[in-house]
Amino acid sequence: MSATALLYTFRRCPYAIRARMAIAASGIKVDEHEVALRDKPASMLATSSKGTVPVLVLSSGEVIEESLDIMRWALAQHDPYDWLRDLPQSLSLIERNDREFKPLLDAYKYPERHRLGDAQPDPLAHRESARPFLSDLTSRIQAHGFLISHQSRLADVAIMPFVRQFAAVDPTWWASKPYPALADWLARWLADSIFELIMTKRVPSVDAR
Ligand SMILES: N[C@@H](CCC(=O)N[C@@H](CS)C(=O)NCC(=O)O)C(=O)O
Repeated sequence: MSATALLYTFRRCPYAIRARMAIAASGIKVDEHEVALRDKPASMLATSSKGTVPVLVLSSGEVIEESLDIMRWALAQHDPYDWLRDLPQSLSLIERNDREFKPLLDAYKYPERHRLGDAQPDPLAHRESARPFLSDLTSRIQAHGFLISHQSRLADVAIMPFVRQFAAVDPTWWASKPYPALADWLARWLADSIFELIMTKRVPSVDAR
């Protein structure tokens, strides 16, 4: 086994994006294995049978299979932006994102998979059902610039990739700024050098081990 940890990742996956953001911020070097989700490498499934990315395999052989755990592992070693400060508040908002907002995002993005009975797909109804969560994020940013505090915290980094996906479903609507402070916050993240670094295009690699 190599001395460097190995991250199985998928470029556009919001969970993988949050993990790569934290790893990049911590300065820890990992080897990245870009995965094709339709053709997951046998080595990844052998290490983590649940079959989702990201998965981090440490040089000790320990496997970390949840994006949030990967973030906390990396930042526990080096946290130059103080993202772990106010952790309980961050975790509670991330929990809402993952449990409440993510299913609404999926329904909005793939309305044909989320029809009720014979009803026509209704993306706008799904978009509307995300309003309470997005309005809450917006009020928080209006109050202090970020979601938890006046500086970025774990919640900002962990939730940003999901808001990014939501915004990308209908860019024209998002550009009309239905949630102005949230749109500005997202734009700041998209211009962030760490985000640019971790979104560099990679070709899916062949099974490395
Ligand atoms: N709870 C997991 C969720 C990860 C997840 O669902 N990743 C998606 C990609 S965004 C995945 O790998 N899905 C499996 C598939 O599409 O086959 C985490 O936080 O790491």
